Order: sequence, then C-alpha cells, then structure tokens
Amino acid sequence: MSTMDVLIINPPIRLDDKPRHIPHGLAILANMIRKKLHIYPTFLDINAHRYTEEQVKKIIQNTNFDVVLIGGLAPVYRTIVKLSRFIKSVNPEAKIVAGGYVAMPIPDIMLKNSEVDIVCVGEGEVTSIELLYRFQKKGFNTAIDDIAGLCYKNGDKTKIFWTRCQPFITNLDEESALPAYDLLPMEVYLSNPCVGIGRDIDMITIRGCPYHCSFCYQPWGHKPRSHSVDFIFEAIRYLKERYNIDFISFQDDEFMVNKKSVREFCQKRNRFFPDLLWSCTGRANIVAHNEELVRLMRSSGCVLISCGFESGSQGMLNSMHKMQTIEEMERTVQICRNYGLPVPASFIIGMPGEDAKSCQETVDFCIRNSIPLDSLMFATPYPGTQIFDFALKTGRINRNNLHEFMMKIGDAREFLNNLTDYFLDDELINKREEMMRIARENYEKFVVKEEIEIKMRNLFGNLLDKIDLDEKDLEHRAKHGAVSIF
Ligand code: B12
Repeated sequence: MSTMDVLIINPPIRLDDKPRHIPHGLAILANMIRKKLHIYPTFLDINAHRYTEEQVKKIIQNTNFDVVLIGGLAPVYRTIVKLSRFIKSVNPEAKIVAGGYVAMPIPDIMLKNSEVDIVCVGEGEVTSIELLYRFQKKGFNTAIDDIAGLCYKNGDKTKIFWTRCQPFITNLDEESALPAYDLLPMEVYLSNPCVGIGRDIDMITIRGCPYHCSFCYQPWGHKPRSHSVDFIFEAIRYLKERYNIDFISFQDDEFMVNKKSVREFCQKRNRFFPDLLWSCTGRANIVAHNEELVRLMRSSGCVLISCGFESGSQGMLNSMHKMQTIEEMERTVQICRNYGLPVPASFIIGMPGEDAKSCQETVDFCIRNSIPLDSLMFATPYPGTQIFDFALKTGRINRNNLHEFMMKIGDAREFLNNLTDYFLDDELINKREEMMRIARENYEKFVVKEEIEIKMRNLFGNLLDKIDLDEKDLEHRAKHGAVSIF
C-alpha cells in the first residue's frame, strides 16, 4: 500500500461552554504525520465546530479514510464508543486507533467495548508514526507486536495483546512538534479565550510533574520534561505572525516548576514581545516562597497564576498528598493581591475523609481570605489516579463493570461517586452548593466593583476594549479563568 488516508477526530467536550482549548495531542500528531510520513491528514474538529451528530455522520460518510486517529479526555469515552461503531459501519476495513487520557489508563476496557482496534498507551509521537509507517509499507494485516506502546485486540475481541512500553521522549523539542495549527479552525479558538482577553491561545510546554496528588492522573511520570524557552519563542513568533495572538494561557500541570526557565521566559518576552500578555499555572508552595519571581512575572506580562488550593483543611491537603500548607496558600493570596493579580484558586469537595468539619474549614479559609468558591469540583476518580484505586478497593466502582463507569464519566462539576464515609450522595451535592453560596456572598461584600475595573485595566490595558465578553464568557471566567476575582 502506498497511499493511505488518515482521518483525525477531536471529539466534543464541555458542550455547555464554548470551545476554548486546542486539541494539542492530536494536532501534534497531525504535524508529525505530515512531516515524517508526508501524509496530509484530514482533521475533523467536532469540538471546535460543535457539529451535530447528523453533521458528523455526513462528514465521515463523505471523507476518504483508511485509518482513524481519535483521542481526548476521559469524558469522551462514550463518544468514542458510539463514533467507532458508526465509522466501522461506513468503512469496516478502516483501522481505528485511540489514544490520550481517555484510552491510556483503560486500553483493554476500551478495546473490548468499542470498535477501536488499537490503543496507543503513552506518548504518540514515536508510536503512531511507527504504526502508520508499518501500515503504509506492509498493509493493514501485518504484525504490529514489535511496535512499542500499543494495546490491540484480535478481530472478535476475545484476546487483548500488549506490546512493550514506549519509553518517554527525552528531548521534546526534537522528538515532538508544534501542533498543526493550520489544520485547526483557529479563529474559533482565538475568539473564545481560555483565560485571558483578546486573541488567546493555550500552550503546553511541560510533560510530567514532581508531585503525587491523589486525584491527579499523571501518565508522564514525575520528572518534568520541558520544551526549551527558545522552542516556545519560535512558537510564539509563528503564532504572532500568522494569527496575531495577544495572549497565551500556559496550561501545564505546573508551569512554575522550573524557576530558571520562568525567568528566562520573562526576559525573552520583555525583549522580543513586550506587548504579549500571558497566564500560567502555579502552586501555593512555590508562589509563597518566590515573591521575587512573581514580581518578575507580573512585570513581564503575566496577568494570572492559577493554583489548585483544593481544600482549606490541612488534614485533607495531607491526605491527598498535595504537599502544601494553609499558610502557603494564605501567603499566595497575599502575594497575588500585592501585585494586583487575581486569585483564581480551585478547590475539591468529597475526597476520601472529607466531612462537615473539613468542609467548614474550606469555607472558613475562603471567608478569611475573601475568595469566592466558584471553582469547587467533585473529587472524581478518573482512571489512573490514586483515588480511582481507592474507589475500586472500597467497592465504590465495580471492577467488573468499568465500561459502565466510563460511560458515565463526565466533568468534575457533575457528581459521579461518593468517596466519603460521612456524607450521603445528596448531602454532598447540597454541601457543595451551600459552600459555594456562602463563600460567594462573603466575597460580594468584600469586592468593590469600581476597584475591579481599575485592576482589570492595570492588567489588560487596551486589550479590554478589544473584546466583548458575553454571558458564557463571564460564566467561564468565574469558574475557570476567574480573571475578575481579585
Ligand atoms: C488542556 C487540558 C484540558 C482542557 C481540554 C483540552 C482539550 N482540548 O482536549 C480543558 C480545560 C477543557 C480540560 C478539561 C478537563 N480536564 Co483537563 N487537562 C488539560 C491538560 C492541562 C493538558 C492536556 C494536553 O493538551 N496535554 C498535552 C498533549 C500533548 O498531550 P496528550 O493530549 O496526552 O497527547 C499525547 C498522548 O496522549 C498521545 N495521544 C493523544 N491522543 C492520541 C490519539 C491517538 C490516536 C494516538 C495514537 C495518540 C494520542 O499523543 C500525544 C503526544 O504524545 C491536562 C494535563 C496535562 N498537563 O497534560 C489535563 C487533563 C487531561 N485533564 C484532566 C481532567 C480530569 C479534566 C476534567 C475532567 C476536569 C474537570 N474539572 O472536569 C475536564 C474534562 C472536561 C470534559 N467535559 O471533558 C486530566 C485527565 C483525566 C482523564 N483521564 O481524562 C488531566 C490529565 C489532568 C490531571 N493531571 O489529572 N482539560
């Protein structure tokens, strides 16, 4: 076989909001496939276009493809199950390959319960190229058992095969690539900011995180691997020239993990793109002890550092292995406020061990520090996390019916499993509402609307006049970006 048509599908997520985040993983693979195999894939971005089921079906029927690549986060499991069936009904010969967070931790469950043929377990750069190259050279019925990082099934799903592990990429700059931005409907993403204001694009620069939080899924190990600052600036230069971006939202697990790189980033930004604004992720135990760094970031265009505070109870923080203290969280709030930065902290309710007292401590923390609890997620046992193992061990999730569990999995704003011994399900759901209401009411007393406008103007300058925020943007801002929370 010499020519091969590849269709890449980005399933929809968070349909109650606008599409704001580009599908980095799939778009990186699209670029790699183009570069290494000279195959020009078709990119079906259902999420960006918010296509209806009927539209998706029509597009698939009218597209030539031999291989389909599909992936995403855990909540797209049900979409993949459904879509894979449809794809096979249109083209029974096509190979369907899945990857990403939805498939990596439960490849066997996905293979047994869907029409997916092969799962890529790990980073896709090397694995997917080797797999497609094999198909291209030897056809679809060739052996793939020597390609690392795969899990696949025989035709009748009775047997699942695993190949050896694919080692982590060591040099992200050389072995990965930029996302194929040109294959994405970039105007959709650029006009729906993730966090910032203006033409805002998200970026991921690091894989792996040194921490071991019990609610987090970390397939990339605990030794962070980063793109070089030079690589990041190449990307910014391209995005500025081609898409005229104003803002970058760094969505890494922990952008501040390497302070030297952050400093280098700030210096280069000031030198080359002094108008560029940006936001990033942080951590209370880092921000609290690095005021100088925050000062530099602020004076280098950083307008927001979002931290996972998770809980106002030290006991809960310890039990989730968060490695941060309440004092560090309070200091973080102080530092952010000192520099006019908003405090978009997110919290979790319902971790194992949560009770009325720990919930009260979270509310007290928010009241003491005048923080609204707009982002309060339910502890959700996503596969691959320590709390998933806990839920299995304690019988909260049925080991024998993980497919059913995956079909239900959604956003952590929706209640899924009760991991506490203290609350009944309804009580937990009501507790969340109550906590959010009390903290919000208290916050409303604290904020001065006129001051917010001045602070926003200080941060965003003229960009504020460039875009109109509608209801959905404001709602999103409160829940995630929280730019108006000072
Ligand atoms: C950006 C992001 C988002 C964006 C969405 C991004 C998008 N468009 O898909 C938003 C903000 C919407 C989001 C939401 C949520 N997120 Co999120 N998010 C991330 C984040 C920070 C980056 C993801 C990313 O782009 N990574 C970089 C790319 C390069 O990696 P990648 O996608 O894995 O791709 C590589 C491989 O997986 C593989 N690959 C990927 N797909 C495919 C497909 C094929 C066919 C092949 C061969 C290979 C392959 O190749 C790629 C290159 O190596 C990660 C954490 C992180 N740092 O990774 C969390 C993360 C993915 N999110 C997570 C969670 C829990 C959520 C939420 C469920 C949380 C919530 N509060 O509700 C929601 C889900 C919303 C919903 N309804 O679906 C978890 C994943 C859990 C899971 N099993 O899905 C993560 C890992 C965070 C964590 N550490 O726990 N998220």
